Amino acid sequence: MAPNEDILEKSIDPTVAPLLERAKELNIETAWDRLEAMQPQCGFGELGVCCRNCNMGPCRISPFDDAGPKKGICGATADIIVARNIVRMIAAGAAAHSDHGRDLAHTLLLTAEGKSGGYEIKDTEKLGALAAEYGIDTAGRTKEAIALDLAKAIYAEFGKQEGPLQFTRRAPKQRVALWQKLGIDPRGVDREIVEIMHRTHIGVDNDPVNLILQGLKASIADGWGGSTIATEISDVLFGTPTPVRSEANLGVLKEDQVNIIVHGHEPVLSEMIMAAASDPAMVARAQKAGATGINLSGLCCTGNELSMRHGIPMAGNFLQQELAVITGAVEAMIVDVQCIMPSLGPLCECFHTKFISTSPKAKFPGAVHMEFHEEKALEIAKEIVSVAVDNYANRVPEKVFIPSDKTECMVGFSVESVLKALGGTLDPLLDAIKSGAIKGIAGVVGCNNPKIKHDHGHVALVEELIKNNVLVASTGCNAIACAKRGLMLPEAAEMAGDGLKAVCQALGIPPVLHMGSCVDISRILTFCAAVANALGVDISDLPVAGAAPEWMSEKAVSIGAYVVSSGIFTVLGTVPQVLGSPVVTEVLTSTANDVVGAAFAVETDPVKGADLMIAHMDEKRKALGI
Ligand code: SF4
Ligand code: MSK
Repeated sequence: MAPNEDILEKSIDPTVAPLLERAKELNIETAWDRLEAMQPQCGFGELGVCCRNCNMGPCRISPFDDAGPKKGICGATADIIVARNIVRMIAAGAAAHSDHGRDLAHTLLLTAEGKSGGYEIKDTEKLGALAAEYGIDTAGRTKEAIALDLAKAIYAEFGKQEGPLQFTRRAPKQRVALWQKLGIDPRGVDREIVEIMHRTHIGVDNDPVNLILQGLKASIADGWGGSTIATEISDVLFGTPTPVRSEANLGVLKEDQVNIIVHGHEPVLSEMIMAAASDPAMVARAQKAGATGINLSGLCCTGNELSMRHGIPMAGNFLQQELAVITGAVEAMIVDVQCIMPSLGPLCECFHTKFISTSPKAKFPGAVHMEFHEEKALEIAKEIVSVAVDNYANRVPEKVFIPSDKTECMVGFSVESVLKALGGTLDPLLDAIKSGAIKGIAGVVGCNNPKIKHDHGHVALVEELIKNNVLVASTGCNAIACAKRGLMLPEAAEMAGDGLKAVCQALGIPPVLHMGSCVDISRILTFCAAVANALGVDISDLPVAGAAPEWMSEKAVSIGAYVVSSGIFTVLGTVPQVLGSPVVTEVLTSTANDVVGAAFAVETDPVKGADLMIAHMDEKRKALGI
C-alpha cells in the first residue's frame, strides 16, 4: 500500500515514508509525531522573549497584548532577554564544538606520551605544518616529541587568559585587525564561554549590542579555535581526508550481516569501533553467529568523519536516527556525544537493538553504558563490538524492514585534497572565479529540523546554487542530504550551470564538495581565508555565502555567528528565536553589515534563499571588478 499523503510530505528521502508507515503499524512514535503533539508551539518561546535566568521569574514579555508585561521583574526588556538567550545558545554551541576539540587534544597528548590504547600519529606532514604554525621546533625530533609539544600548546588555547588563539591568525590580516578594533579577537575558548555565562546572569550585561558582540567573540573562539583544533588534530591522528567513494542512506544496512551504527560526533570513538569491527577474530565471531560479516555505518557527523576518511557508508542524517532503529536490522547503535535523541532508549527497547552510550558526558535512559577511555581504546571497542555481534542472534526476522535506497558518493575534500585536485595551487580556481565560470563559493551546512520537509531545504537550495554556477562546500547533515541525492558524484556536474560543469568535468570533482562534519566548517573558513589572502582582500570582499537550510542545534547558532563574524553573508532556513526583539533582529540582519561586513538573512523558501546568496555574490563580484 502506498504511504498516505501526509507521510509523503515529511521528507524527500525515499526511505522516510515507508519507515514512517512501518512506525505507524508498530504504534511507534518519531520526532515528527512529537512535533505534531507539540502544536501549537509556545509563541513566547518562538520569539525568544521568555526568561528563567533567576528565581524572581520565569518572566515573559507579551508582544501579543498591549496590556501585557513589557518588562521582566528585574526590568529586563524584550531586547535584553532575547539578546541574553541567543548568546547563551552561542555559548552552548561553542562549548560543544570546543569540548570535542579538547577531547582530540587529550587523545593527541596521550598518544604522544605512548599512553593511548591503539591510536597513532597518521599524518606527519600535517603535524609538521601545525608545529610550524605554533613555532614548535621540528628539526631532528621524533613525531611523538613534536606531537607532545603541539598537544600542550593546543591544550593551553582553551584556558588562555590573554592573547590570541593561534589558528585565528589564518584569517586575513584585515579581518584580524577588524576583530581587534571591535574587541572581539578572542582569548581562551573557555574564557569567552564563561564570560557569556557571567554576562547573562541577572544584573550584569544589559546592553543587547554589547551582549551580541560577546556572542560573536565566543563564536570566533569556536570556529577559528575549538572547531579548527578538532579538525586539525583529527587529521593528524586519523589522516587528512582525500577523495574516496562511499554510499549514503539506510539501504546501506545489510540483511545478512551484523549491522553496527556509530552515531554522534567524535572520531576518537568511531575510529576504534571501525578497527574492532574489522578485526578478523570479530568477523569470525559474527560468522559463527550466522551472519556473513560485520557491516559498519555512521549517522550524523560520526558518519561524515568515517566516510570521508575511510569510505564507510553513511546510514543517514539527523532525522533518520530513529528510522534506522525501526528497520529492525540494527544490532547496536553506539553513540558518543551531540545530536543523539534521548528517544532512542525507549525506541530500541521495541526492537532487539542495543543502545550503547560510551561518553561519561552523555548518558541516556534505556542505554547500556560501556564507558570509553582512550587509554584502553581498542580493548573497550572490541568489548562493545562483541556485544553487537552476540546480539545478532536476537534479531527478529519478521521485524526486519530495510529500504533498498542508497546512493553512491565521492567524499573527503579537505583543503589539502582540494588544492591537490587543483594541481597544488589555487590559481585554476581563482581563474575560474575571475572568468565567471564559477560565480562564487557557498558553504551549506547544518542539521535537519522536522519543522521543514526533511532534506528538501538542503537539496533545493544546493541544486539552485549549482545550477547558477556556485561551487558548494558542504558539511554536517547537509552533506549527507546531498550525498543521498547524488549531488556528490562527478556526474552531478550535469546538473550544474555550464561554467561550473566545465570546471568539475576538467577536475573530475562533484559540484558539491563533501568537506566533513560540523567542526569541519573550519575547513571552509581556512579555505576562504586562503582564497582571500591569495587575492589580497578580506573574506567579506569575496563572492562567498553561507546557508543552514534546516538548522536546529545551538552549535548551528554558534556556527552562524562565527561565519558572519568572519565576513560571510549567511541565510538561515528556519527562523531563529529572536524576532521578539526589534534591536537584536536589526543588529543581526542589517547593522552587522556595517560592523563585521556581513549579516544574516532568514528565508524559509530554499530556492529564494539560494537566490539571495547568488545576488550577494553578484554584488561582491561587481565590487571586485570581476
Ligand atoms: Fe525575570 Fe529578570 Fe529574573 Fe529573567 S533575570 S527571570 S527577566 S527577573
Ligand atoms: S550532526 S549539529 S544535526 S548538522 Fe553534526 Fe547534523 Fe546539526 Fe548535529
